[in-house]
Amino acid sequence: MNDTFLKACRGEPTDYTPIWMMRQAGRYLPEYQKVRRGRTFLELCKSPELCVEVTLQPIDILGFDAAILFSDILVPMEAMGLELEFHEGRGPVFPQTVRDRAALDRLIVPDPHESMGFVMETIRLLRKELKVPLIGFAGAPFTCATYLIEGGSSKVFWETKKMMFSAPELFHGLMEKITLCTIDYLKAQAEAGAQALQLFDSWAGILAPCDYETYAFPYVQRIIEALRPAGVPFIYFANNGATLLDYSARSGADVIGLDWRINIGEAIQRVGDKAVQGNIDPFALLLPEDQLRARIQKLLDDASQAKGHIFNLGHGIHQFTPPEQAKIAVDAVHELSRR
Ligand code: 1CP
Repeated sequence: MNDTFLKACRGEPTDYTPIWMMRQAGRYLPEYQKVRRGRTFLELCKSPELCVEVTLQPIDILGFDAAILFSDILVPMEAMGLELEFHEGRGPVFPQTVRDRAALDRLIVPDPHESMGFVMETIRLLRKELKVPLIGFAGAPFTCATYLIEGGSSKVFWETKKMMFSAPELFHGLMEKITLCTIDYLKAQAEAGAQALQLFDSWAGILAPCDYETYAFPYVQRIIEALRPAGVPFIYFANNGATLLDYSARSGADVIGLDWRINIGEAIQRVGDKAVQGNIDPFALLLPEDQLRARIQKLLDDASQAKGHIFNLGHGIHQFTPPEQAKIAVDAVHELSRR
């Protein structure tokens, strides 16, 4: 078992810098497209054998040091009782939004084993196959809430901020329910065999720091605190989060995920005694090989003072990235960081 990733999470010395990529099991791989053809994304998410196959693809093809469970942050939102659809080209859609007390009251806090047993089954099957650690994950409550309130993806988050500022009790009630669901869900993942957990806060960066502190951060802290007894490293990633870094550092997470908008050396100074994960611009994978390698070398140098460094993209790999370019990055990180 290659445990380089887990060592880096714990801040222990490693022979080289481990690398995995956000959204590594997905659309940029022709092998994924083949499995995906003829079924919906959610059907795929609910088929453990196929989830195992697509989780393993990037490990076998590109040589990553960690696998991430194939699922989606919105799967538990469906389990809370909301209809969920994924539309080609448009992404997730919740036909019934949560914008009033009645809709909030209808949401349930599901038993993860009953309603998401397929996820735990995928984890158990994966652990039999994998030679690298498996990362389980969930969306952070604020990020999940935006999808339920907006009814899908958004650019301005009008409905979300309207609820925050004009119906704060309703907003906090929703955050509370999502938090309870997320705690149970992540505990179940760890019990099933997930060896690290990541909380994706993809939309945290749209908040002013003072609003993040009131409306989002307490729920992140609660989740991380509740998962401490599970004994697995916890990664918190707030996208567009340079302005929120001091909160991330106090979130209780062992590893702070960084997007590409901040220099990693500067971030390391600010987060102190924590490992970091990141943070090359996903589009930098399109650079010619020599320039990509130079950029990776620079990032490794900038991160040399980190308590632990897990190389990653600053956000998910873009679906049109040639897999050969991702392979160049994986090999370069392994070679250039070898100690
Ligand atoms: O096949 C397809 O058409 C579906 C594309 C796809 C895939 C491959 C979606 C739809 N989700 C996923 C898998 C996924 N999503 C994983 C597992 C695999 C991996 O990382 O390798 C993970 C961890 C996620 C997490 C996720 N889903 C996030 C957080 C990370 C991030 O990218 O910021 C978010 C915000 C989602 C919601 C989502 N799922 C899919 C779409 C198109 C979206 C919407 C994104 C948006 O609103 O912009």
